[in-house]
Amino acid sequence: MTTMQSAVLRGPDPMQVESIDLGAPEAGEVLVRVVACGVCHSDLHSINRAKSGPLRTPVILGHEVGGIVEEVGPGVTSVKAGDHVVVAFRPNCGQCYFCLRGDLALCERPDNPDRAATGARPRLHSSGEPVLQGVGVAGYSEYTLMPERGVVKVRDDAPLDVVCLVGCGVTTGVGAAINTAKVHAGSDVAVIGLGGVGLNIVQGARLAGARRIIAVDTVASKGALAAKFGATDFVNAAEGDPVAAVQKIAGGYLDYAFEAIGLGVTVTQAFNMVRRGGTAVVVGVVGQDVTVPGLAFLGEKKLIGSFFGSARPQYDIPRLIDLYMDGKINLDDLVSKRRPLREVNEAFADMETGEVARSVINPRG
Ligand code: PAD
Ligand code: ZN
Repeated sequence: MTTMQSAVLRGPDPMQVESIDLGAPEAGEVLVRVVACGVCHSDLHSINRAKSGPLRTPVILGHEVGGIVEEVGPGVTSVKAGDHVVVAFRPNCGQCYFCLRGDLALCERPDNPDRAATGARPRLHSSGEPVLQGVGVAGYSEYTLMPERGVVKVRDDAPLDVVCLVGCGVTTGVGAAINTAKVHAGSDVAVIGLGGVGLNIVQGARLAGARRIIAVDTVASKGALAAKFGATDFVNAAEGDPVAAVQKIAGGYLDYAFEAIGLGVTVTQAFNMVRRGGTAVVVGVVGQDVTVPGLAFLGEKKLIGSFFGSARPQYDIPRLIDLYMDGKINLDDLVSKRRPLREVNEAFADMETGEVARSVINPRG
């Protein structure tokens, strides 16, 4: 049994740092010492769901983890104590219809360690009370316990407090452009929403050889930031209709438009930005119905979703880290702020201003 400090969400109130008990790794499990955990908007969705009621608590959020293997349970062969790892928040089973088909992000039976929710025995406790692992991870903690398929061994020379972001935002964003949409060289692209996810869609489109990459946000400072990731143009959506502004820059419609916020209205904008035969890709988590003009489907417009960048984590995560280490993708400018665990609520307040790309939490800071 390990006792660790974790930021616990218990309902509508801010998270509080508490002592949490964690069992030793069992068969197929890996105990990871968390070095750094990024702050992703999906956790803000969870916080907002806790405020309005439907989220099960107590829960420890945080799913963008870089860490070092502390101990492995019986039968674990792909990692050993001391290995550097990035957590893949949705471990795939490797056996279901979708895994066999190669669509690992769609796995029907993710071996999710959110055990109290799935009916299995919970692994984290607070004075005997079960505590959930949010999005299956619990990264705002000194340690996390993952199934083997939920950790990916990474090279030792990559800084864990940067490449932790590959655990969600980078893989989601670059993967949405390259794996899901398969952006083709020379195409014209828009990205709506320039947080940790949207900026990575921008650099994914750049890697794919897009001609124009028009970055759209309501926060003016995101224009200069997006340029560092390969955006060719910026539209401030607070200053007027972004669809008309994007079309003016592009001299017409686009081949691809990505929504990376999670709002119905911006999904509609993305759909209206693309030309006949073009593709609008929804990456944001949209908790509402979406309206698009039905006749546009006669022009063979496509409206598609993207989950975790359609990634195969064991393949994509090390490859993205190599691209970073070779200077081919930019991760350093994603880290806007570093904060200790006790400031995790302030990191979410920063996110709500739209000014930061990513904050990174150091659980021992
Ligand atoms: P973030 O909060 O860091 O960034 C959102 C950005 O959108 C900010 O820059 C805002 O200023 C901007 N914005 C807000 N409203 C508007 C608007 N009306 N028009 C233009 N820009 C606006 O979020 P993030 O990058 O961490 O996450 C973005 C979404 O992606 C969010 O819904 C998150 O839950 C989702 C996500 N999806 C997956 C997936 O697998 N599909 C994975 C990870 C995150
Ligand atoms: Zn995330």
